[in-house]
Amino acid sequence: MRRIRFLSAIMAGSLVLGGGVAAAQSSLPLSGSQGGSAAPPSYLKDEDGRSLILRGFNTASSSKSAPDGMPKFTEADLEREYAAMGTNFVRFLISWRSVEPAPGQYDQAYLNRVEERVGWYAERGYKVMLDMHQDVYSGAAIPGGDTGNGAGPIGNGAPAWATYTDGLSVEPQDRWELYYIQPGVMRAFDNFWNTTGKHPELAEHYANAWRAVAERFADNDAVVAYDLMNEPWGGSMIGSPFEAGPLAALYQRTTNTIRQVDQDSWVCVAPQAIGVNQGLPSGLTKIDDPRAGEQRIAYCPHLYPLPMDLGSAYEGPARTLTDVTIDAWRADVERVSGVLGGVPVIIGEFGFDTTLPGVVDYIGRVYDEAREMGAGVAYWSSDPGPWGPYLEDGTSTALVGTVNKPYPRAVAGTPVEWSASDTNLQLTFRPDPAVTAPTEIYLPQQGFPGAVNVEGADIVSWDRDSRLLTVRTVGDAASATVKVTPAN
Ligand code: IDC
Repeated sequence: MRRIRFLSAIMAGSLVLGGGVAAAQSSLPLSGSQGGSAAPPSYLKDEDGRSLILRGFNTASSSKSAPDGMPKFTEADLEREYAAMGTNFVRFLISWRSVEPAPGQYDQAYLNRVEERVGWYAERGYKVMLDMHQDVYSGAAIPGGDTGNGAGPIGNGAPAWATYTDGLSVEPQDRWELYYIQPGVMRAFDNFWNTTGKHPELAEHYANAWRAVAERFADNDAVVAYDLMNEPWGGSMIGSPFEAGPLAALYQRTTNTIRQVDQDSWVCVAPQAIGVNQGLPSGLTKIDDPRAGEQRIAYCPHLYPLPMDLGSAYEGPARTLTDVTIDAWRADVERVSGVLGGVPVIIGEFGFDTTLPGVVDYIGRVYDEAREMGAGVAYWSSDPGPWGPYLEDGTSTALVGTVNKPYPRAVAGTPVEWSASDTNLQLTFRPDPAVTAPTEIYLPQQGFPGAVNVEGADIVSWDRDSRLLTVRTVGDAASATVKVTPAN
């Protein structure tokens, strides 16, 4: 029953979008590995000009409804995460309700708390993407939403003062996603997008709330990206008309507003979530970045193949359907990255129940796709539980070993390709003569317990505590290949 209802919600999306995964595969220009015509991936850069390969978590769902807006995630939790997996990235959840609790008033104490946590990450060399999170618009759209109905908090994001359901109903649902098609929630979105014509002020508030955030973090080197809106939903406007219309308009306005105070952070845009997360094509159109110099827009889609989202194991027919979905999803992500101007890609969310069969294969496959695509990854999520790296009692799940693999974190040039196993890393890149900082590579303890062998570059440093190797290529070759193996 549950599944059928959720499927019909998805199918409603796919009908409007024009026929689903099969249509996506047959009608779109293929790119990347399949078509061979796509431009090589581009990357976010750090303050030294190095290309960033970002690997980390969403932190955390627990912040969504917390009164202070903070995740249940301590500095010690971050220590544990780094020691166990060597991550360098976080998609850190923030919310409009916390930034702008009353119209035009920005809560600097809240931003202090965010900044404190950003500091924990900065001290450990992480990069941060701030994610203005929402699920089903707002806790205020759902009766009892902030406390939930026993299934955890439902609804988060917009402040109560920006939530106009116009008295339409919101009935209790078995799955949180189903609230998206409740009349009151649909109307709250319609009012936000001003397709009702009644609330032109809300988009302006949203853009200005982002400016308040960007003002705070503009000079913070750890904060590299702003994910403008988690999982956009157009209410009664679905698919391309929404994505090319009110969604692109909000992204453009918010980008322009952020650029009043911050020239350098990447602005990340995402497609309509429902349907596109499951492999359907997106109709998102180009956003112009008003900053001087190269554009700093990134594309941050999510990946939730339907069988995985509904709790299937990665085996049998569900695995086949998931594989087909990932192929279609990747082709479309690469296409949209091109539409946006050849922008970097960050997988803002993907996740899986780590207790199900096939988990290691599924997660491994997604990281492989990300590697080939040059995409960053933020796994959903670091919250304790079967989807996360740790259960409530602190026991590690299968995720820890799957994530803890060698990877180049920051490359002094443009990566062309790289691959890694437990005891080997190989990276080919085009060195950028303007970059003086070395290339930085993470090597887990298990495969690299002692000295390392490096071919194709000189070792600058090898710190066995932080597990970070830095290397510098010699000469001025257009292309360099670095190979790293354990020395013993
Ligand atoms: C989920 C949380 C769950 C919570 C729900 C609603 O895991 O505890 O009840 O949100 O707030 C997304 C969303 C992300 C979801 C996640 C997993 O962006 O907020 O978290 N997911 O369901 N999109 C697809 C999956």
